[in-house]
Formats: sequence, structure tokens, C-alpha cells
Amino acid sequence: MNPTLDDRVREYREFIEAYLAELAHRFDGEPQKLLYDAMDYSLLAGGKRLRPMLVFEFCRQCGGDWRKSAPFAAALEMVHTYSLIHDDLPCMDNDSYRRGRLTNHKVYGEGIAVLAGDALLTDAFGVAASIELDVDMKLAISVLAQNAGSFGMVGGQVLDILSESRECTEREILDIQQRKTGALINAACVLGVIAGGGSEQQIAAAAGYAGALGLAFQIRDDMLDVIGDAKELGKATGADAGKNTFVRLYGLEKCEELVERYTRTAICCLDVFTDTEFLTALANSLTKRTN
Ligand code: GRG
Repeated sequence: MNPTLDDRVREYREFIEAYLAELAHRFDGEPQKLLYDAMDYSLLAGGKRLRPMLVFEFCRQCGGDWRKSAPFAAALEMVHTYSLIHDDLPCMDNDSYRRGRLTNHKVYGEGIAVLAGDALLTDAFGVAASIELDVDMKLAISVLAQNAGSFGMVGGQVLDILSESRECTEREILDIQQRKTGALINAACVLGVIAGGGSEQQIAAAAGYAGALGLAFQIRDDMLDVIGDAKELGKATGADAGKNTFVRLYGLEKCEELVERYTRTAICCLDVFTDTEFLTALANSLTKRTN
């Protein structure tokens, strides 16, 4: 990215970190403090904050005050963090490290980790509803619910579990990953447009960008499980060996080509926006990401 774009990434990241940290202290006096500690342990552990950045930038592209879209950005990061906590549980992937630190259940135990995930998911809707913009809230809540729930991310996780013992077809893997990873990226882009008061045409364009970007992002994720560095990733590598990944389906070389191709497709969807430099550079930067 060029220096101006780096500055914007830094600005977005600093803003969402401060916003999440402020949310974290709202209930300091409550007796269920342990639950808040567990939620904050994972929510404030960093991460790329890709989904908040997409909310902010799409809001800005539609002429909105991006800072005011923070409740949507935070809600998405809360849903995303819940999914990571649950995904790491012994009954799911049974992982020990995430975002460079011990997984939630390793520190707080399984019961509290499940509940921390539940609370992050539920509280996310309350945070989203606190937005002080004149938005179509019915549409916004349904976008968040559809992408996070049975039709989206959780549905994708179920399809993944159901296909564990067999080799999936290309269509099946695409479907699983569009739900598991793509759905929240879709929610981020579309909620950004909604926050910015964008048109239906802009919602469709944001969804197109998100669909292709989500696939490029997941293919790169599968590659990093093979070629990445655990320290840089903040989690174990090789965890997906034998699973239905894009690397198993296509091999590393074709995966690299596909990341480039889906990234180009994503960028082509941006025509309806006037200033596409940041979203273009963001998509391009993800093709070579190492964490
Ligand atoms: C209710 C048990 C239960 C599960 C909920 C866990 C779950 C449903 C779905 C799993 C979804 C999942 C973890 C998909 C993987 C998505 C993905 C690529 C995550 C990594 O995202 P990054 O790289 O992470 O943006 P950071 O840490 O940078 O935010």
C-alpha cells in the first residue's frame, strides 16, 4: 500500500481498537466480571480488523460519516471473535493458540469460553442497534443475522462438519467457504453501505466485491496453513491437513492464480464508486498477506 493508504489503515485500526476498548469497560461493576474478562481477552487481542475496515470504507464511499458506523464495525468484530472462540473449542478444531495467545478455553475453561462466545454474539446485536445514524435498521439487523446465522456462517460450519469424512467437490467447497468466511465479509461491506446511506446499486456492488474478496481471502488462508509461519499467524499451521481446503482441491500454484483472479474480480465490482483506491489496494494487499 502507498503511504496515504497505510495512514488510513492505521486510522481505522486505531479507531476500532479504541471503540472496542471503551465497550469493554461498560460493565466493569457487574458481578459476572469473569465473563467480561473472557470476552475482552479475545476481542481485544488484536487481529487484522479487516471487517471493521470494510464497514468504515464502504460507509465513507457512500458519503457517510465513517466514525459513526463504528457500532456496525464493532458488532461484526464481536461476531467474528465469537466464531473464533467457538471454532477453537475441543468439540470443534481444538486449537491452543489464536491471535498470538492461548485460546479462550485454555485460559477460562470450556464453559466460560462457550458463554463468552454466546455473549459476544448476542451483545453484538445490541451494539449494532446503538448506531446513531438514520439507517434502515430492519435491513441492517437482517443482514447481520442472515450472514452470521444458520443461512450464513454457522450454516457453513455445519456443512463443513458434515463433509469431514469425505472429499468435497469444488462446488461444495465454494459453498462452504462462501458461508463460513464470505458471509461476514459480505455483512461488513453491505453494512458499510447501509451506514453510509448508499443505494441499492451500491449494496449490490459491495456484495459483489465481498463475494470475490471472501474467496480470495479464504484461498490465501488455506495457503497460509501450508506455507505460513505459525508465529506470524498467531496460530498453529498444518491444522487443516486432510481437510476439504482449496489447497487440497487445486494445489498451491493454482491457488495463487485463483487468489489473483478473485481479487481482480472483486476490484471490477467497484465501478459504481468514485474513489476506489483504498478498496483496490486493500484487496491487492490481501493477496500477499502473511498473517
Ligand atoms: C456455534 C460452535 C459454533 C460455531 C459457530 C465457529 C463457527 C460457527 C464458524 C467458524 C467460522 C470460522 C472460524 C471461519 C474461518 C474464518 C477465518 C478465515 C477466520 C480468520 O479471520 P482473520 O484472518 O482473523 O480475519 P483475525 O484474527 O485477523 O481477525
